[in-house]
Amino acid sequence: MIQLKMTSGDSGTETTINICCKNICSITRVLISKIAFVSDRDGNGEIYVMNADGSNQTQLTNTDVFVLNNAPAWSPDGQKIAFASTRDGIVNSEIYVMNADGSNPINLTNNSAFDSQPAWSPDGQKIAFVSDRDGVDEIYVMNADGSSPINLTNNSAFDSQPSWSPDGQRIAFVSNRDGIDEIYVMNADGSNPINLTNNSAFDSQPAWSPDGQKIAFVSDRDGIDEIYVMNADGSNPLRLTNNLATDSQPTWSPDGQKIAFASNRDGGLLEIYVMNADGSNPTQLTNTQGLSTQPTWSLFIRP
Ligand SMILES: [Ca+2]
Ligand SMILES: [Ca+2]
Ligand SMILES: [Ca+2]
Ligand SMILES: [Ca+2]
Repeated sequence: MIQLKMTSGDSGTETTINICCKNICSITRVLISKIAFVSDRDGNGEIYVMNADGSNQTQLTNTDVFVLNNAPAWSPDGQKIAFASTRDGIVNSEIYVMNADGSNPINLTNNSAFDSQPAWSPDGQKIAFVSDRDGVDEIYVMNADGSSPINLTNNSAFDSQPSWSPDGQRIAFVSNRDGIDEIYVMNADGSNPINLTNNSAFDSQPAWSPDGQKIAFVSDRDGIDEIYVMNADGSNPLRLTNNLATDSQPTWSPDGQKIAFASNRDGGLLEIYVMNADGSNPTQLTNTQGLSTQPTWSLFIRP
């Protein structure tokens, strides 16, 4: 049998063609993606990466014990990871970009304000983030090299947790402008914000599905934090988790079939789980000393 492996840097797929007796007997195509996350298993919050089945957990940042590295965000091509770090001062979080193997971290924000929660635009050109540089948490967008930051949510409310739509036209986010945390969607230039979760519960942590049709989020509307999914216009919210533990921080697999999340359902600290996108078959991926949190699924990794 002759085995041909073909990799595509543009699609992030690896195709294996098995040829026996001049006939192709099988073709398998694998989308290569990974999950970045945060763990304090070595004493402080560091960025890690693992395969989507939980294997090969690898530490990418390694800073002093008082430093918090968090909020990993993949570039769309899987080559880089943006993240927030307090390595330049405990009350001065900055946004950094490093290569996906942890090398060459570069400070993109470089100011005395608290800069956090980076989110890469689907075309890779921009990074949305949160900063209090103008007095209160606002969502900004800057070029991916850190230049030209623009305030998209210029009002007295707290605005945070940006999540791009896959077409790059809109940004879902969280704001307390109507009294408590709700999920909004605005155009990518900050115009036309719409409240999608207009009820008395706290709704947060929006994550846009890869096909653009749905938004996963967290709500306490049934008494405790659970993961829900709704249509991107806010209609038809469905609960995916249902237990007395905290379930939070949903992130979609690149094919939209699965959702990774953080939960303390095993009775300890937060660990990372994955479930089918309908909530079935939750499976634990991390189980170490300390907590593991903020899972972020890459769109793909270039083979
Ligand atoms: Ca800063
Ligand atoms: Ca605001
Ligand atoms: Ca609400
Ligand atoms: Ca729960």
